[in-house]
Amino acid sequence: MITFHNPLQHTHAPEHEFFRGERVPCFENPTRAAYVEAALTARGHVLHPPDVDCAEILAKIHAPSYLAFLASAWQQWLSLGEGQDRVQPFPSVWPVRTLRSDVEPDNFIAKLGLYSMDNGSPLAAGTWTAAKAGADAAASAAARLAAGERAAFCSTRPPGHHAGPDFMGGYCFLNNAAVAAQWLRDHGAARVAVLDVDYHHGNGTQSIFYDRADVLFVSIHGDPHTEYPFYLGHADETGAGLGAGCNLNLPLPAGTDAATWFAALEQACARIAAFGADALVVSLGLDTYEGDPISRFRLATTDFLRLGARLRGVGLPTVLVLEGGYAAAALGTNAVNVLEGFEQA
Ligand code: OKP
Ligand code: ZN
Repeated sequence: MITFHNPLQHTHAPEHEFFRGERVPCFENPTRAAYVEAALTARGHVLHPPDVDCAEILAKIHAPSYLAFLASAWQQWLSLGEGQDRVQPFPSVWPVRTLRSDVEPDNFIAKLGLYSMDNGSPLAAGTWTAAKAGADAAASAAARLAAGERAAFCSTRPPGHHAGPDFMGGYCFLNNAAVAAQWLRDHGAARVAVLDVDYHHGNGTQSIFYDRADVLFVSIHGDPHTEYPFYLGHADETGAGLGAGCNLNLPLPAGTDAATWFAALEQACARIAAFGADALVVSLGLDTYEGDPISRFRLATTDFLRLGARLRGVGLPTVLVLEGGYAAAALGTNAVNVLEGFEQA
C-alpha cells in the first residue's frame, strides 16, 4: 500500500506534559514516528513526502480564528519576553459554561485556554509546521484514492482526532482524519465513513461532522465515564440535525480483551456497510495495544494483522491515518501489521 510520512514531524518536540501534578516527559514524541518509519522501511515500503497543500480543506473543518492563532502561537509566546523559547506554554483558564467564548482576549494564556480543551497539548517551536505538514500528508494519502489506489497509509504525528473545529486537545492540533475525509468529499466521494479505532474517543472528528449527513463517524473506544476525553464519546451521541443517525459510539470498559473488541469492530463495520460510503478513513490509533502506557485495552501485536484484514473486508477505498500509540518501541511492528494484514487479506 502506498505510504506517506510527515518529514517535519520531529519539529514538534515539546519536552513535558502534566501527569497527576507532575511534569513528565511527553508520551507523544518524535521517536513514535521514527519507529513507524523504520518498520515500514524495513518491510520495503517507500515513504512519500506530502504532495498536496491542504490549506483550503483546513478552512472547511477548522475555524479561521483558530487556524490564525495556531499558526502564530509560538511567535506570540516568544514576544512575551526574553527566554520564552526555553519554556513551554500551557493554558490555565478556560471559558467553561457561563463564561464567554465569543470574544478573543488579548492575553496569550487566555487565548490559549479559549482554543484548548485541556492542558495536555504542549506547544513547541515547530508545532504549526509539523501539524500542517501532517495534515498535508493525510490529504496526500486521500488524493491517491481518487487516483485509483485501493488504500493509502499516512504515518504522522502529532495526532489529530481530538482537535475540534476551534480547539486543540489531547496532543492534537489539526484533525488529520477530518482533512482526509473532507478531501475525499471534495473530490468525488458523495459519502465518506470515518472509523476511529484509537483507544480514546475521537471527540474532535465527531464534533466536526456531527450535524452532517455526508460523513458517518464510528468510534470504538474506552468508556468516557473513566477514560479520556471524558466529556464526549457516550453511546447516546447519534448525530444532530441533518446528521441525525450518522454517528455511532461503541464505548467499551477499560480492560476489554481482543474478543470483545473485535465483536465491537463487527458492529462498526455493519454500520459502515449500511451507510453506503464511497470511501473509508481510518483513524488508526494503536494505543489499544496491551503494552500501551496510558491506555487499557488488551490487543496483542498479532491482533493488528486481524484488524488490517477486517478493514480490507469493508471493501472500500481506504485511507489509514496514524493517531495514538505510546508503546513507541512496539508501534512500528503494530502499524506494519495492520498494513500487512490489509494487503494479505
Ligand atoms: C491522544 B490520542 C497523560 C494524560 C493523557 C490525554 C491522552 C491523549 C491521547 N499524562 N492525555 O487519542 O492517542
Ligand atoms: Zn489515543
